Amino acid sequence: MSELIDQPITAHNEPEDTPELRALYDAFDAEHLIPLWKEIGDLMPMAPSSSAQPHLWRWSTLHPLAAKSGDLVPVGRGGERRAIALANPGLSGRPYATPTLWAAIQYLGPRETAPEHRHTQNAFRFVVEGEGVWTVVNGDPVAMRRGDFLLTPGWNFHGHHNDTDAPMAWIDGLDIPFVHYTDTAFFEFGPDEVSTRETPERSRAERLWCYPGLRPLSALEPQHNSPIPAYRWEYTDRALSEQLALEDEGFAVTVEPGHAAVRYTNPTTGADVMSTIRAEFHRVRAGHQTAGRREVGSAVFQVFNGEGTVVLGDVEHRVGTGDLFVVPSWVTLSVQAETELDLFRFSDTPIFERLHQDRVEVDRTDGSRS
Ligand code: 1HN
Repeated sequence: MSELIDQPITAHNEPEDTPELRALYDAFDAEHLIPLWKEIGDLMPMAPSSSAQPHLWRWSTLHPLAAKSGDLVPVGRGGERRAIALANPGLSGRPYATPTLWAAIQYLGPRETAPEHRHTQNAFRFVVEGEGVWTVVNGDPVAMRRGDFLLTPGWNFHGHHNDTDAPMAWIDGLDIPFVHYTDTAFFEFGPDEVSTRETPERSRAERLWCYPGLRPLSALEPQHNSPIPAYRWEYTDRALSEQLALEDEGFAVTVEPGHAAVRYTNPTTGADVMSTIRAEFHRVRAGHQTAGRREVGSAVFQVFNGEGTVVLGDVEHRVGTGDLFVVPSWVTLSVQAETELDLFRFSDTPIFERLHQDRVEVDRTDGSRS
């Protein structure tokens, strides 16, 4: 496959450079026309060649800058959130981690609140450290703690409040660039204050939905977004450690030897949590290296715990807890765990699966691809 992709395009029909031809091209320019024969290489690459770059942001850099923003920049109506976006160096200074995905570190100081609003963009939070903030989704307060994955699907009102004397930071993921390019964004302000300052252990939606394999008979219809507002670390951790324990007992339940993984899913359909965003959690045993893998669509990873090396295309990065990195479309990723390595991953794959544009290649141990 790659031999074919690497073949250069040879020009067959180069027209003769004459004054008439130049006049034709000037007329194209003047009339906002572009001939295909000058652009085809870029419009129809042999394989995806993203302008987004593989890039790494270190938590040890991000967190102090977010904390400094906490000192200097108030949070409130207008700016809406104290969120600092990862801007991919290949994406022309836009606040986009990938062509489709927004990723940011958000910071809320002691007793602060972030006002309510709603938008058509799908959003989630993932917590790598700390606790004490409740995100209020449609009036339902949802506690945020280390390792939790929290959903705010499109068009749900949401605000946040910090109920403690300590600041808290987390990451936000949204489909903002996708919604921007497709001109499908709507936004509405809600109350300037969060609608409740309650701080329950469990939200109402968790009390209704969070029992494995059990659904309320009042809600048997499929819903396109997951009704679960928080996927708690206790269960993610247990699911992964049990996969590895079962592997130790001789059962082939992992994605590859030494690599346990789960996908967060919508319990009403079994599909992804939201229509545009896939989220997964991966645990790689100490000393193991994952097979190189590339897929159509882009992904962002956050190291949740541990240390290792990620190989992104032909560049290696050492990574540790909290570090974030971007994997653009069709760039090969392999992960080498030095200690046991826990990785949170999100991607835009559901979009491309729906459109039947999805493709994956995994390196086999004999060096070939499948
Ligand atoms: C938003 O509503 C949140 O609710 C985070 O925490 C980041 C970035 C752009 C627009 C809205 C949040 C956002 C956002």
